[in-house]
Amino acid sequence: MELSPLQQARYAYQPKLPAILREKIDTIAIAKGSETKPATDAAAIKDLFPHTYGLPQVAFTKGDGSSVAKKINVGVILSGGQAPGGHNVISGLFDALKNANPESKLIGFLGGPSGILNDETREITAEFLSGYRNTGGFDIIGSGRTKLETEAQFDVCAKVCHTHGISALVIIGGDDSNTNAAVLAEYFLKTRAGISVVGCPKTIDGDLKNEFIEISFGFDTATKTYNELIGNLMRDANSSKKYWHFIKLMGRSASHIALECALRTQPNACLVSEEVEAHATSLGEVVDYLTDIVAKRAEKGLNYGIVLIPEGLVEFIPEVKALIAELNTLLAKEAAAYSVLTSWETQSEFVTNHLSAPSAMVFKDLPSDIQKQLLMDRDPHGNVQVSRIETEKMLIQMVEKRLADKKAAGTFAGKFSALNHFFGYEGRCAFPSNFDADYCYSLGYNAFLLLANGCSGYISSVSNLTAPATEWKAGGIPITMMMNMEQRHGEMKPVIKKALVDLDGKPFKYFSSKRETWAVETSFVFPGAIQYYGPTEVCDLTTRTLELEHDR
Ligand code: FBP
Repeated sequence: MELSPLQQARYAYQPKLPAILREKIDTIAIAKGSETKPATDAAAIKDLFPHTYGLPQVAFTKGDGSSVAKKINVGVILSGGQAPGGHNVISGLFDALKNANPESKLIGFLGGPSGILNDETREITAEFLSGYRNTGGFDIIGSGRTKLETEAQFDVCAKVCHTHGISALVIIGGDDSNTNAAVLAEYFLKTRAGISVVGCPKTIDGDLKNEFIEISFGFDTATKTYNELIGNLMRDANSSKKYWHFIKLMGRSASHIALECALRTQPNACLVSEEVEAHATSLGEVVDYLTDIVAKRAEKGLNYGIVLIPEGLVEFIPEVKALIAELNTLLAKEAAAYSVLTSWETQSEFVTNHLSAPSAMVFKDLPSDIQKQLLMDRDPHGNVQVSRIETEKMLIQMVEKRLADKKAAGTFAGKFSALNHFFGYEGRCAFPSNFDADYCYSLGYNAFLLLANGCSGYISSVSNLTAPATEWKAGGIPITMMMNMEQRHGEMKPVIKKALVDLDGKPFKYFSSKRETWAVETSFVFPGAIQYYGPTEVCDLTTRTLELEHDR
């Protein structure tokens, strides 16, 4: 395979580790804190996790770490959507494992969690890994969205691990995968399977974070990638002064990506789904808000601009949310009757006849493309695949209609020519930024130390992330401590709480204090491409979200 010059250069990049992890590996000791408990639902969680409830938070310090030298085989799984840095988690894990004992082995399960169920493996050797260090993607072993959640699956996992002599497992995934890692760890302890499980926080969406996990990996690189593209569109709009760009940004539920991009690029508008939900803003009101900004800029002769739209928006608009919930139930319950309908006319008639009157009305008012997208296949959990709903196009059409009405009424004299974009997959496999390259390598290195010290049911934690890497702190957080009970498919389940945008948090507050100015003035900022080599203040820069959260 031909290599790009950057790819070759990145193979040679040596990720930065926190100072403690740079020590000789058998001189790194584990320090245990006091017992922990979740912030809410402690009794229910204690009941469900008798072996892993109350575990201490751990940190690494200088001391005797000679026990890490034991030969072990570690398995690794990549779970869910790609996020830049996954290859570096594996690199860090591999390097720590081989530093501790060159005879230890790292075994990758292929294609995500299904790889362990189907016993599809590949040993990760130094030579094989050398083609993946500091590169984006999950292609080293592949990923998938199969869930490991039933006891029958856990028994298969144990059997497969035993076949390969694996006594420790690293699951790299988002909130759901780490929740399942905790359930698996508990099950392995209960059944004395002899396999420890540690998770690593991954997702570009940035919604696996809390007071212990500062950010999931991949968010940094993905947002920087989108920011480059948004900045380029801003320059283009500023040059030709003739287009509005409506840009949908990934983030299945949370709007962290859109908010971070807004903080770095200062667009004319950025919708935040969590705010829309909190204020019960209707679709009509969202359209009015955007129309108003377009009209105000037009009054100043500015017939161009940039609008950012979070991917999950439609599910946060109350009437659309209700419609989607009804459609999910309807399409699941009436799957057989619906599947025989072949024309769009019969399908849409069937749907409107089965919906409640208010939802039928909302459905009828939507552009037909959006109606069709709302009826597309559900994901494995029966949810709408929001990345396939063209909210950006829908909003353009609706704003266009409002402006045409205003024009007819003589209250709008400007021009509105809009282009739509969706930035999502473009950012998930980018070469990890230096931040993500360093963070992920540290997470992987740290995950090995947790496992080698007998920790199970923990998530690898590297914190103090706005300081230089050398000052980062390394340790582990018991997953049960980050859990609460939530209703899932009609049942109360223990889950890691998904972190949505906090409307009282500093990033949102800063944005809301600036957005009125950004709406009408042209305040664009052009972040440019991710820089891998050059001055530290450019290359090691982290996200504005993290800076604001850390008061920097
Ligand atoms: P994860 O939560 O698994 O990291 O994936 C997040 C995400 O990138 C979302 O932003 C997006 O909605 C979704 O994946 C798309 O999923 P798919 O890759 O299955 O199309």
